[in-house]
Amino acid sequence: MTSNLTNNLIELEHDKVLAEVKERLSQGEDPMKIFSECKNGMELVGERYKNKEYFLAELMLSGELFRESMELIEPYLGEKKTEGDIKGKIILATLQGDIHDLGKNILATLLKLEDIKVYDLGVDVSPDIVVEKVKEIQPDFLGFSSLLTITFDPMKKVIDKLKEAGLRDKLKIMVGGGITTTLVKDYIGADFQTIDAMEGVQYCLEIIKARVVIKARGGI
Ligand code: B12
Repeated sequence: MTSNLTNNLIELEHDKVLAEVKERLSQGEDPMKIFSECKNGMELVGERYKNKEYFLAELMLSGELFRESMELIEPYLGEKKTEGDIKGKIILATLQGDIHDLGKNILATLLKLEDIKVYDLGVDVSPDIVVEKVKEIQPDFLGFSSLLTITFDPMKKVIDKLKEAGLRDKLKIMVGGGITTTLVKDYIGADFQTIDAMEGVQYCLEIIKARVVIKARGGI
């Protein structure tokens, strides 16, 4: 059963979607629940596109509507922790050929709320740039957002190049985005895969916590 909000998003009912989001936020409803209903709508828009009921114009309209909804939701997601208390660093990128960025941007927001410093390289990024940035920034994590299958090989190329440079084991690599699976993770050689930004944040926090414990015991 899809919710009213999800249905209105699928039908691209711009004003109804934004009015309901505003209304439910003002009533104190969990912003992640509202977000999740919007995200379901996007998956169903994707289905309609695949079934040739929708075309590129509808994909674009849905993307814009989702972005506007996220602008309303984001201020309700939480308080940013104190500046200067950075728990870790992450590089995010959507690779070569792919310009989808809605999911990546949400992940970036949620990571920042947990005091993880985000270096967002944007979309359509070449593998060489990612490798250069890893060398320069030396992050704890690298996150790929992937919505097109054509990014699988560029992601694998980054990881292979990091291996060649002896940098692969110095960071944890995550991959996410609606079309990814654990098979994609294994193919490219990443450590973790999810289609839920919150799970990605939890993964980072668990790794950071484990490192603190190891350090306290005299390791690394
Ligand atoms: C909106 C949309 C667009 C918009 C994107 C707007 C934007 N600024 O991003 C526009 C109109 C630009 C677009 C264009 C195209 N699109 Co499009 N698009 C979609 C759609 C409907 C929704 C994607 C979305 O934003 N979902 C909402 C977000 C929040 O979900 P998400 O990205 O999965 O992110 C969540 C998690 O996955 C996670 N996450 C995301 N990244 C990461 C990374 C890490 C590290 C972690 C931990 C978590 C994480 O966090 C988010 C929150 O939980 C999907 C359908 C679908 N099922 O996904 C098709 C879809 C992705 N598009 C598709 C296609 C084919 C195209 C086009 C090629 C169409 C065309 N003929 O031109 C172009 C490609 C343009 C390009 N070169 O990139 C196909 C891809 C098929 C494939 N297997 O490769 C899909 C699947 C539709 C379909 N069913 O056919 N698209």
